[in-house]
Amino acid sequence: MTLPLAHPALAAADPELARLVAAEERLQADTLRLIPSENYVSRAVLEASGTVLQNKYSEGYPGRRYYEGQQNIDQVERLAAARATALFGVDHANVQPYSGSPANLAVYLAFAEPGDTVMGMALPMGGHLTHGWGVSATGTWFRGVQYGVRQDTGLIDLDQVRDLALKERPKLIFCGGTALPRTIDFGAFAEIAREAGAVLVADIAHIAGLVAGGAHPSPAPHADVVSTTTHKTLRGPRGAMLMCREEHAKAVDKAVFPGLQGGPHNQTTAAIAVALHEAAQPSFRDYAHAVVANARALAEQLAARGFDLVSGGTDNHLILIDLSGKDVPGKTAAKALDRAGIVVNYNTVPYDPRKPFDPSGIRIGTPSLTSRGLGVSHMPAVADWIDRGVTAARAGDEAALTAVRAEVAELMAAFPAPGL
Ligand code: DSN
Repeated sequence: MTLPLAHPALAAADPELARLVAAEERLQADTLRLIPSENYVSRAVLEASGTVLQNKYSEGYPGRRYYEGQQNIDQVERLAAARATALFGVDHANVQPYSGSPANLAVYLAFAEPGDTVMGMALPMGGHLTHGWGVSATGTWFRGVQYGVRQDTGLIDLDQVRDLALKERPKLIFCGGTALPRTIDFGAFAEIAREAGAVLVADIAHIAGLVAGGAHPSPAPHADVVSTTTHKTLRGPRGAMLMCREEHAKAVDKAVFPGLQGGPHNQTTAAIAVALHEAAQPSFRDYAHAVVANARALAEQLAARGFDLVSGGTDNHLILIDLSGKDVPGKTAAKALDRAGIVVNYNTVPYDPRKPFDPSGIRIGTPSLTSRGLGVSHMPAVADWIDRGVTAARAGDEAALTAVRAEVAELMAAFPAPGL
């Protein structure tokens, strides 16, 4: 394989590793990437995350560091934080969390004591590990109580959330998750948190780009703390942010550093700043709305082909498909689709009778394909490929998967991937 000119020093110093990077670039270019938490960052974000900012230690915060030589780093971090507060309409932003899980752990550190009760959505219902689920530190160091969705509608039952919150009186209530295809009613959650005397944490990791682009309501007026990763719909580097009202700023900052982390990853902070700048442009609003339009169109096309969609469809970037009726386990389907050049992840569906490592569903989303420029008119083809892939998975028809792979690669070649 020809080594990419983009990484000449890497190719010279470590050809083995360079080959792997080149292969990954090829894979990301040729395939239809439907994992809803993934995206393509711009070349500018990619460049910012590979700079000499990597070489600097900066424990502390701008103007209050434990290391000298922060003339530029302080400005980088201030810029990123200012862009975050402006974009999301919040008082304060901490841009240092290494990723979403440490960001959420910092929230526990700021507002709860080990053993306290915390509340979040159950992982198999679409929540996140760090919302108090048992196998996570957040569910073993804290007493996690969990809400879910209704079996008949696939929607969050806010009456159940309220009853549980008033009964259990948690210190923290998390809303948001990883497999929620519907709009989150932040106002309703805030009312419940107020009644229960809890701190409301809106985890918008999945939908941050939609919020920034005005394609999903903002949690800013409602939540005490907003937690987000920066690499999903927001289209930034792998990192995270905690945003909050001024009254919580000190507690949040103290929890991130020195509570939980050491030196921030300055190259990531810089790339977050770039991504936030990009997300503040009018074209990003178009992107966010296009992500949702594509997801809705794809959901309609899949439903028309007999796919069972959790909650009946989607309001955002994500579609959760229950394959029980198609007689194919989620993992079998996901692996077959991967061989067909369509990258998804297998996922539990609410009330799944199967185990998490071999569940009934697959989870798909439109952030990446929208970044490549695919639009609503392409969604019938995408739905067809998924349909053919799932049918081939059931039949064990490798030739059909190979045929889909060729068609996928042909279309993707016409839509160059940003950043590659
Ligand atoms: N792993 C992320 C996702 O795929 O949704 C959540 O942390």
